[in-house]
Amino acid sequence: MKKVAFKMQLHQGQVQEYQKRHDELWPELADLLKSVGVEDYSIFFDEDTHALFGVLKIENPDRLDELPQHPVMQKWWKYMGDIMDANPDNSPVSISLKEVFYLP
Ligand code: RM4
Repeated sequence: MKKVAFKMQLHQGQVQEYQKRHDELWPELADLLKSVGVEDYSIFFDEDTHALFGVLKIENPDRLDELPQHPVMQKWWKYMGDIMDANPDNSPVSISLKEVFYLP
């Protein structure tokens, strides 16, 4: 099992809306994420910088490459694109983070 970590950027004043949308996460999106093997997925929020820090576990991280083409993922990213930094295709601007410490 691999651990994948990344950061995204929330717009100012949007944490309540971001939380609400994720509290109401579409079941079809949860199913999609699980179908490629995503497990134990958390997103943390940094109040100082409005950075979002995502961390998830997955057996084969290459399977994350299946997500951008999927209509449910595209619809979600379009929905989220008004409150976070997004690319022209609506996917979130996502910066991979390097693991520098691990305690099993
Ligand atoms: C985030 C972002 C990520 C997605 C999660 C569920 O706001 O859109 O790409 O994996 O939601």
